[in-house]
Amino acid sequence: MPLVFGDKRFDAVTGELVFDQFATDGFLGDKLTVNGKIQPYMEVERRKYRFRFLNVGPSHFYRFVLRYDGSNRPMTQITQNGNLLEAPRTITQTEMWVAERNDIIVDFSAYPEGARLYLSNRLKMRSDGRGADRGSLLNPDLTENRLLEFRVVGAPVEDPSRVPLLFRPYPPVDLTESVRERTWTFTRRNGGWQINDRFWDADIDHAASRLLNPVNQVRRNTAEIWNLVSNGGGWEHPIHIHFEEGRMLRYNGGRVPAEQNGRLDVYRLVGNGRVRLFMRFRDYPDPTAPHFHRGKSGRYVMHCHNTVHEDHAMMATFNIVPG
Ligand SMILES: [Cu+2]
Repeated sequence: MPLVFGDKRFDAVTGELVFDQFATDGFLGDKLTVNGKIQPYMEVERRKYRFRFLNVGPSHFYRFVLRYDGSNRPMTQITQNGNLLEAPRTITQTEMWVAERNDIIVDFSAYPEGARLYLSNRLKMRSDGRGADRGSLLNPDLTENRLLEFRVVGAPVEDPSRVPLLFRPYPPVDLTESVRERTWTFTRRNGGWQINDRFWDADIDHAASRLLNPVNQVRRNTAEIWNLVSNGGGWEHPIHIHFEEGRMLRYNGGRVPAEQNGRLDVYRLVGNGRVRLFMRFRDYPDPTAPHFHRGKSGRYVMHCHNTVHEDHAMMATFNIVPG
């Protein structure tokens, strides 16, 4: 069951969706929706369900908890950013930034008929759009913080599904494969957003003529260390790198938190934060292959997935070229 989380704002008079083109910091809704409905409910049988959570933003992050009878209840996380974990993780909360995807299994067989559980949000967002307010947590039992209500119906049902104890281990990271270290800095300038001191320009940065642009060129079948660096201001950026997934080596100079240890394509960058990644570039549409348009081959983007930051130019193109 896909669960798509997005916050919306409606015009009080017309009831139409509202968006502020001139708010470059971020856009927060005053209504929380799941699969396009404001705080809906779902009837569930007394068995396991596999939910695929997706946070579509545009700027809102969440810390989800499953509430029943005044306490957090266990959930089983099996994927992060769409990739299976090495082993299922029993969790009582999970934070998700924009564009993150987690598969979460909830076993409703433990609850009686008529039970009502709530998927609630505990993460408070700063009203200025910079990111989350890390100083306090929301009360998950207030109606305003309940995103989705589960209504348990019926007698127990047969559920032959099993959660495996293990999935596949990740390939080991071999740092000697790295041929280059590269740093991407994420900054704010004149109300817009830059990567490495540049606003993205599709006509320049993504032009076919830039395919061999040596600035952001990576070689196929090599690995690199990428540092994503934020220069502060309290801004939080979910950085999404297209095409290849990476492994996080360090998070803000320290160990990678368990919650972010996985095969990732969204990396959480907090104010003054930095993440260090191991990236491998194994493939790309071959420019010599006849079934691809040569001029469009090998160009990929990375961008902030606070979609408002992205739309105000926090994006960069990198080109994968033959090794
Ligand atoms: Cu951002």
